[in-house]
Amino acid sequence: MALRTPATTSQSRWNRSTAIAAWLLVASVSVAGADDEKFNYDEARAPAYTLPDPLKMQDGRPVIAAAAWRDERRGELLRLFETHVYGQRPPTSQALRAQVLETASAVHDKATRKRIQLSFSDSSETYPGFTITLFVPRGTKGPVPAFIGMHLFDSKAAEPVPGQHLAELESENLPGDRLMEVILERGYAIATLDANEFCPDDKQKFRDGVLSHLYPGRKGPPAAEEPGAIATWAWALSRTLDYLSEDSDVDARRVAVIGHSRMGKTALWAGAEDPRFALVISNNSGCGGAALSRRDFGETVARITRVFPHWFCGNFSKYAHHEDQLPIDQHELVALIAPRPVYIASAQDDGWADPRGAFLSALGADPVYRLLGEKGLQTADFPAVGITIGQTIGYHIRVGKHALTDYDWMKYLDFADRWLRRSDSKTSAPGN
Ligand code: GTR
Repeated sequence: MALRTPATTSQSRWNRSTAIAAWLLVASVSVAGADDEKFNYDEARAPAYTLPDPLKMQDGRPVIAAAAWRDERRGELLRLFETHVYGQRPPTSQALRAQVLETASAVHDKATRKRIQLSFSDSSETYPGFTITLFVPRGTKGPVPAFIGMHLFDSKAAEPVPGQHLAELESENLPGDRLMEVILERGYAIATLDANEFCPDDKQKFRDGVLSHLYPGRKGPPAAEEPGAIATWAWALSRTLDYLSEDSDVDARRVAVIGHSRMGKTALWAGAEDPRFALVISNNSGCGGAALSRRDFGETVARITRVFPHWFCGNFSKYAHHEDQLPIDQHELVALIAPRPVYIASAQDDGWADPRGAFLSALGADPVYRLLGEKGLQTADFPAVGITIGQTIGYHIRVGKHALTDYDWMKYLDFADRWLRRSDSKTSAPGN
């Protein structure tokens, strides 16, 4: 399924409700899919499983000191995720050129909107990358913290409307420009990108953008360890951070990467790979995101790799129906973000994304946070709907459906206030 461009909010809403209706038909009961897959929504039928221990090296050695995590285990886990789930990080050796295409007043004069074109050069060619749309709150002194993500708001509109995934907002939510105002009033800049501009969300066309320059001549779905779309989108988020490091309006040490659904998977992988992201937010990211692969509830590795073969590296599909053979599970993706703050959120009617599986992932990462001296999740109990838990690992499950709502945003703003208002950010240079 390709990402739709956010033509108008009402159009997107219509598309969304049609999609929800179709999805509910398929997903509300345990039914046979196209290739006889069955999806489980019954907690009592989710079989037992054993998670790999994030604090045990592949060779069996226990990780008992923070230094061993930093120096050995973190790198080992990153390589395992590259090899088995997302693919290797695309090269970062290109020279990056940023050209400010436009600077304008926007969002009822609450923001300065900049459109920045990034292009890349390597030894043989120069090629276009993508456009960043950056909204900076007006009247603030000095560089501000920022949220960056894919399709957060319509990157082309003067008065921004929610993008692809935010178009799923319920009627009680604010219109996009009002939500944007609230975020700006709280002192945050927002940078948003359009994934389709550089790596189309389409299994036939995903190579048409930057990948045709990064891996010239390659065809077909991603090879065994080759990056898929999620790794490419995450790479672009890191390149955006490269740009923000040079933009004096933004404090690049206080940048949160945020995403919903497939872009929530992307935000987690971007945050895991790039330790410069000071905070990571995963909204309803589901299978291949925060939800545990071994837990049989909602979407499965078999289904996601069949329908979206371009998202992951080729190896991931080998674990369809054999999730127990994965050398890692998604709690270790969350652990890769430690000791930096991470917030994971679910929605009650979003069984497809397995809310409890996302919570258990946060819980599974907790020992790593505690080893690194952080308070982590602070409980082992799945919270009631509408309750926010955690200190360095935040989690909530709210009422309602699969969407990034105002409710979610208000929780994220509070969490960001807790962590990004401080001067002692936990970020570090890439490679650490
Ligand atoms: C669904 C997919 C999910 C989620 C979602 C989205 O079709 O099965 O994993 O990523 O799309 O991104 O909207």
